Amino acid sequence: MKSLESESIQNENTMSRIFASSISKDHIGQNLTLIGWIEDFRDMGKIGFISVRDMTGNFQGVLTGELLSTLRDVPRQSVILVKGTIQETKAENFQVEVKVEKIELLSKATNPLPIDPTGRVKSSMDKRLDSRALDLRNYKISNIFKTRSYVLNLIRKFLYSRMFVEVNTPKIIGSATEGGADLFGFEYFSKKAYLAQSPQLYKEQLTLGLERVFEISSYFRAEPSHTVRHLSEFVSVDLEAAFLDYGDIMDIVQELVISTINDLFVHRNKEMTLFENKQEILIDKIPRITYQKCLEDLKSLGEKIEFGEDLSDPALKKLGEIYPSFYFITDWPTKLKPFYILEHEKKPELSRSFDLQYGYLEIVSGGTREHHSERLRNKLLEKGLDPKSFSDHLQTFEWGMPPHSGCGLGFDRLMMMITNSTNIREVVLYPRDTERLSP
Ligand code: AMO
Repeated sequence: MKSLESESIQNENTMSRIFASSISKDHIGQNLTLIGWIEDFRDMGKIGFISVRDMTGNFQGVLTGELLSTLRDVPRQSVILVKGTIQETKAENFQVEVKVEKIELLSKATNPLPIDPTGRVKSSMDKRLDSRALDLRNYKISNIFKTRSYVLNLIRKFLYSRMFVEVNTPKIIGSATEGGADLFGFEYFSKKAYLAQSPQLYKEQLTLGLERVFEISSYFRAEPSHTVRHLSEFVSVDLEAAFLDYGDIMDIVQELVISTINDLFVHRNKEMTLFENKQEILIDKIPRITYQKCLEDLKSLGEKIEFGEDLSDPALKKLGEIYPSFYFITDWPTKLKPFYILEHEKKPELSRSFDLQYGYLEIVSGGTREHHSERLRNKLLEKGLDPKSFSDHLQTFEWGMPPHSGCGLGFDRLMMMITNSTNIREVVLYPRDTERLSP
């Protein structure tokens, strides 16, 4: 039997291939080259049909004679280059089909594969994550990551339009300063170093020279929590802006979130339907509910939380029932917030802070910052932190530090909302958690 194996892809001009979604009735009679992965092969004896997927979709090829018998030995998900003439089809799912005249096997897949990439045979999430590269051959899964890339671009464009400058701050840091979360420490030449939990201190310092900055990057937290919304490595969109208050940052976050979701329903409606996301936002304002009001709402539902206590998971789930879409929780007790958050002047027990929630899921956290060096030093002491470990940071507050505010948006969590996923691992290519360190 004649081998289909290609000696060299250089023989064919693969750049001149046409994508599956581009072929139409306009191409009937033309001889074209297509490339893709064999998804399906129906062998009817004298005639065979292949469904081949590329990054844009599937095309159908019709085979007879020697080509048909040769293809019987080629496992599904192998990569083939097809040359043939475009013709009318009786198939319901295709506008046209390719009458195959030549096939070149570019890469043979093993048989059986560890998971069924068409998704017809269901695999556990762990098995899928173990074979993530193959999992992406399922178009429902690859659409999550194409949408993720699209949303990153929207966010960048939005922030540029609001005069934010994109920055990159170090992820290897010399002291475990910010507090609040456990950090991963490691040997750094002869010193001890840590992986950054957020760009908090750097982004605040940068308002001094750049006024408005943002950073999109991975951050690392050694949290032992094993939940569907926490990872040890996650992506955050961090903003920081001089001369803005937490109310202004909420306005920016509101516009960013609403314009992003609305854009998705206009420009990626097919994907949103695929994700079964029905959260069409027509509102132009996200409700702002104080922490105090949340306590009252919870009390009316029989959930008693004392002022100063954090909102537990069950409490957030109950709030999510009252406010199933987006809402801000504002003015948290000062004692629940990190040292850099400013309190209300007349009510120091309350802070100028907010979280953006989507139902029970916290997506953004932010606030107005303390920008007086002396008061910041005192705040550190109040929180049991040593101002000496913050000397580099504190000195920048004596160089004309502007009043400033900012926030961190958990990008993976926003993608959970957009793709209607209940587990953060669905929207992260290679998630890292307490158990998973590979692939
Ligand atoms: P915070 O710690 O609340 O605030 O983090 C900001 C947002 O990041 C997301 N997030 C996570 N996502 C996945 N896995 C995790 N382990 C995880 N931890 C946090 C959440 C959260 O709302 N420096 C402040 C932000 C600021 O004030 O500017 C900070 O890091 O969506």
